Amino acid sequence: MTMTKEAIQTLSLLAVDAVNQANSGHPGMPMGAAAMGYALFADHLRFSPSDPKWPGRDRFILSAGHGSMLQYGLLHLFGYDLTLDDLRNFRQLHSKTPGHPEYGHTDGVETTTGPLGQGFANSVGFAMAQKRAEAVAGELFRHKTYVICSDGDLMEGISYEAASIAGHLKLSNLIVLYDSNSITIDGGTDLSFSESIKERFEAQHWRWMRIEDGHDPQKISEAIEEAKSSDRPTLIEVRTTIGKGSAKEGTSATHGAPLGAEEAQAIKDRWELDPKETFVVRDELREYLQGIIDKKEMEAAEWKKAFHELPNKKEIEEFFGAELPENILEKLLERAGTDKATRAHGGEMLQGIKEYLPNLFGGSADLAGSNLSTLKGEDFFSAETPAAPNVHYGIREHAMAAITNGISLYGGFKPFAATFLSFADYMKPSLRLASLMKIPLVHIFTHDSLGVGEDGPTHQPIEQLVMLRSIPGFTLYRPADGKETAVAYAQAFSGKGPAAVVLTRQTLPELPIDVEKANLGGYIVRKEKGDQPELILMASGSELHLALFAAKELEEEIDVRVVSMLSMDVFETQSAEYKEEVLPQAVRARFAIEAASPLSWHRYIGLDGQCHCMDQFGASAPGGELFEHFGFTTDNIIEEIRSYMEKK
Ligand SMILES: Cc1ncc(C[n+]2csc(CCOP(=O)(O)OP(=O)(O)O)c2C)c(N)n1
Ligand SMILES: [Mg+2]
Repeated sequence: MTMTKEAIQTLSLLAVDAVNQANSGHPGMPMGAAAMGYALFADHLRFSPSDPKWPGRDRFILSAGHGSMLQYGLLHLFGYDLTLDDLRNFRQLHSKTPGHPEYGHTDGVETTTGPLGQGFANSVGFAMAQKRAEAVAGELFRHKTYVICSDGDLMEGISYEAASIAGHLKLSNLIVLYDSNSITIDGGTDLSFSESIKERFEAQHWRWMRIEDGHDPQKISEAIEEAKSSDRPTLIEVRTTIGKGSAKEGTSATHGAPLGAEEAQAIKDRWELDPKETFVVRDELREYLQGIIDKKEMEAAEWKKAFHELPNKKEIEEFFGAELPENILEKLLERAGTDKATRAHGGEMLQGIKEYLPNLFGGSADLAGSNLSTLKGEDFFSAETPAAPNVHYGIREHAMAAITNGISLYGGFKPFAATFLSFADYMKPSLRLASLMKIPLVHIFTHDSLGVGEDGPTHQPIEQLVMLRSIPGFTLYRPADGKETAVAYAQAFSGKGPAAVVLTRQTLPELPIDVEKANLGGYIVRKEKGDQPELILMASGSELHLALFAAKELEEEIDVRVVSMLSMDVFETQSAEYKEEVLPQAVRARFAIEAASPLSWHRYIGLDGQCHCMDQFGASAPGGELFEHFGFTTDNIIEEIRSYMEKK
């Protein structure tokens, strides 16, 4: 038996054994795709197991994340820090081998996958980042992004969006191996998936290739070689049999359940393998693979030497390592201006950020003029202008969010994306993954409330703030004026995780903001006169001025403290003492104003508090009229506060 064949069988059996051991997992995909995984890793993928983050590496994304044991098997065989014991611990608490590949848990895992379609779309971000890196830093950064995806990945809508922009941008460095096995969980793809993949991808300006025997590593390797010199992204449809080698091969029964010890043994018998233990990697195979690994390590070492000798090495490192300076807030405040829409302040802040971050990379989903998210004086990223930082994402919010994740994961860039807040719903799965991965990126969501006006309730966000605030690790800012917008941008673009800045369409007045306090997320904007307030009035963004006006008018009747919640997420990270200082437990009279769902506020107003929020959809009318109609006026707020205080 050849070493190649042995390696492929070993990969298959490691998956069978690990899934049996865990009594949970997906053996079918790794068995069917073992040959393509091996051909890719052995013959093409450039990587350095001793330095998994080597910047010159090719990126590999297993979009069909349920086939995680294929990736773990490959990483183990190819010398990454992943032992046989790690494989034995598949799917166990704190193991390096979680159920689906998780970024940050396992060396060599470039992105978290599992929700189908996401990895495929991330890969477009990786490929865009590579193209720009090469344009900026030269041919040492000419590398590839490889993907293995499944039927499910290509059924998901996000793959249409992502493939469409990848083809448009001529991302020739993107090579996708499609594990085409005509099987999903519920049965054959004839149940629900019958379009021509060839015609679909060709129509999206991809190159399409097909391999009839997807278990022939030689054929796969040749196709990959050919794809490398394509002038477009390439999809190689690799026809495979799910669960290849099992008695149940070719059926969905192999997709997501252990095959069992008996069947594992039967496979080994069929393949005439000896010994008959589990988790076997023969020494001869290890030695053979070590030869391949050594060559890869040598290539990486040569790359590093060449990089070290580059005359512009320092500039390249500065470009990719650019961070905001300590005094960024001071700098941004110079741009804070007076009465403007916060989206206009945001546009200004972005230009201010750009002065320090040449590695910004982002754009809008066809709303650049409304989001004010274009980096002025800069070009738009395209096949002809690959060094440019602005991106025209087209109307593809979901792919935009997943691509933004990919750009962040590639490293060295500061990605951002922009659209209307109501369309954040289209992006949720990718926002959630960004948070799970704890990757830095910024979303700019404008048109954040009823203030949208005439476009009506479809475009007026209600529940989106709650949704974004509920994602663990995601930081949301809703600034009330220019100064708060400066704070939000300074923090969001220097943050270590994903953040969003939510901005108004409509003009807001300048407020008496103390930026030092605003940095704490939630803070006292207007202090009571006495030792203790009679009422705490809370608001964020466009409702903060209402709170301040109301407090002023009520001055003689009620001693009011006004608290701004620029960011509940940032406020929550403050000490218990500070939180008590801002929201003393003894003060139970609390009132919150926000032109959005009240759900976010209950933890702050408590059982005795009251909100003036939106627990219904808006309507189509001029924004100012809507604020009046839905009671977001100083007069109405004062009335409600009076009756609230009387009832208490
Ligand atoms: C967004 C999303 N929906 C549903 C699932 C659950 N799921 C996991 S694999 C799969 C489909 C399996 O078919 P395919 O993608 O062809 O993989 P194969 O069985 O061929 O390995 C589904 C529905 C998921 N992981 N992600
Ligand atoms: Mg399938």
